[in-house]
Amino acid sequence: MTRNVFVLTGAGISAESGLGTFRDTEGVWARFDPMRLATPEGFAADPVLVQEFYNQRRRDARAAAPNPAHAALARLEAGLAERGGRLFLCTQNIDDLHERAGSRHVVHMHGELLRARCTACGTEPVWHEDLTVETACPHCAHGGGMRPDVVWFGEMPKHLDAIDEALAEADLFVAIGTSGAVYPAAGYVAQARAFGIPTLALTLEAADNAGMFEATRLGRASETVPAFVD
Ligand code: BV8
Repeated sequence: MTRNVFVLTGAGISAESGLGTFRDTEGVWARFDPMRLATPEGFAADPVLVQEFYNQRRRDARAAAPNPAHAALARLEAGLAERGGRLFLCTQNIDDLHERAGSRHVVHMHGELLRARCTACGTEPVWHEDLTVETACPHCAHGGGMRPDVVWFGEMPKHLDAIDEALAEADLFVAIGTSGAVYPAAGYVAQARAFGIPTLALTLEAADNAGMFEATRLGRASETVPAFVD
């Protein structure tokens, strides 16, 4: 009986809500190279460009709506809890579509677009508006030190201890809409295999680490995730 499910989501689960994946070459990605801009060095080199990169994504995320895949995971969380089990929902995504679909416990290992972080005092307020290089911290009033509260390449992801503990306790590991290109998230399937946990990938095309999954179901998340959950 599957009681503790570990789900890792990536950009593919939000693709059908209209938010581009990192592999897309249209839209916001055509003008911005995340490998160059989603880094502390990119921010230091051109803070105006990086703030605009995230301002555009924040506006897109706020205009987007959760899709049936997000809703299905919210149902899974409630269903497992009713049976005394648990869904550990770990997302690489920085949008809030899981929360808006009703998921109550979402672990954003790469941070949240709808939070900012003060580089002076560390406070991480909810933030829905544009950020500029002059934005002052609402807590310490330091001017110009507010950045998106996201984890850039080269920065330490969040909640790693909680993630490792949840992986060790899981009965099933499911990766949804992720290319398996970014670590340490891409290594979680190998950890699950090492713990003897069954592994399943739900994705549109085979991921970079596809060979690590015992089962793969190809398709759009808004079809494959409800089919898996219901
Ligand atoms: C770190 C936030 C030190 C910002 C992001 C080994 C171990 C540890 C680190 C590394 C390592 N090797 C290399 C590294 C360094 C680096 C890394 O992984 N580099 C890569 C490029 C090789 N990692 C880091 O820097 C990380 N920090 O390492 O700290 C450390 C050391 C040891 C242990 C711990 C820590 C920090 C990485 C976080 C970077 N920030 N996001 C922002 O969003 O702007 S990463 C960002 O890119 C996303 O968050 C996401 O994680 C990644 C993109 O991946 P996906 O989500 O998978 O999206 P993608 O477009 O690639 O794929 C979409 C998938 O969906 C596809 O499979 C497609 O088929 C599918 N799909 C499309 N449409 C649909 C669909 N599926 C279903 N339905 C659809 N409709």
